[in-house]
Amino acid sequence: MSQRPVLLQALSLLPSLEEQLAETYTVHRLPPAGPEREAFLAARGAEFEGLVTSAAGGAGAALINALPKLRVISSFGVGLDQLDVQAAAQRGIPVGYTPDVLNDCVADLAFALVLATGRRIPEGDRFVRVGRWEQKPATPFPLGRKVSGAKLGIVGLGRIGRTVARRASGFDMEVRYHNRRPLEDAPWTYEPQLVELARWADFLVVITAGGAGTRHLIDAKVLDALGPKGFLVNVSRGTVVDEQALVQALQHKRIGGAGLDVFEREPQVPHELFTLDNVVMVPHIASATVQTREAMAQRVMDNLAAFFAGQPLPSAASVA
Ligand code: NAP
Ligand code: 8YV
Repeated sequence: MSQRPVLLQALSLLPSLEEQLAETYTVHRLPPAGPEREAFLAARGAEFEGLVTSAAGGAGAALINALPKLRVISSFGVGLDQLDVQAAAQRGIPVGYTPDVLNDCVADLAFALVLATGRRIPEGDRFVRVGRWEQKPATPFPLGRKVSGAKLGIVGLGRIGRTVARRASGFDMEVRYHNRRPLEDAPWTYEPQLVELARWADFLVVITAGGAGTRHLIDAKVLDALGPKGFLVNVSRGTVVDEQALVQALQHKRIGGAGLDVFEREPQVPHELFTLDNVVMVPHIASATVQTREAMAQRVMDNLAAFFAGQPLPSAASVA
């Protein structure tokens, strides 16, 4: 009987994925960062042919290079900002990831945040729960911003961005987008200047890649261009938005509101946001449905299975 490939699992994963991995491979868990991990890697790093990680956990060059027999990496998630694809490529190690299967859920959550901020849904829920409505207050619940027919700016018209744009047609929204370069096959108007897209938009949805290339793309200038009637939705990475500039813009009502799935230092969130009614926050849940997480898990397994069968990975990341 041939030996089962030996994998290193970098962090906790979906329980059903951990079960599937254990059925097919010999899996060891990487100890948490610190002296125990260093000792483990020094003693056993040469045992592993495969590394399983996630978009959040990633894998830096130090970890990749502490695994001299590593032949494949399979990541749960599409973001590559925490994964050193270049370091892997230098050693000829393919990196599997999970694009496309999460487009729907991330786009759905972007729209949920558009509606939640524009129509003040969590604020309205609080108003009812604490009994304010029953008290018949002199000042009625404030009016929201109409979403149907509004102008939607998309920053990052990639796989998920296009899915967001398609959702917008159901709301009769006009869509424009900003990427580093225009797309030939996209029916939506390209805006080369991000600030101009923000000035034009009623809702600005951010769904670029993360990493150094997009750090603080959304800065005070972009927020001021969006203005007191504009809403920011970020489902990309917290690093894409200058969080301190956003806090100030929300505190001083220099933008209409924000819907945030991601933050610069997750799970830490600036506490100044907790008391503001013009922000809606969720804990990085854009892909977090049973159906999508199972599809992502399946892609993690498919990438590994293809590699160990000598086939190309169904979803292999390329160096940016
Ligand atoms: P994708 O297809 O690679 O799209 C990324 C888009 O970002 C491309 O259109 C790219 O266009 C644009 N972009 C990159 N750098 C840019 C820059 N400096 N300025 C403007 N646009 C830039 O990726 P995807 O599958 O749609 O995923 C996008 C990101 O969403 C992921 O990388 C991940 O970080 C995030 N995500 C978050 C969640 C969540 O749970 N919140 C879930 C899944 C994904 P150009 O190359 O033409 O500039
Ligand atoms: C992941 C994500 O669920 O795919 C990504 O890039 O951000 C989410 O879908 C999350 O990061 C788990 O690692």
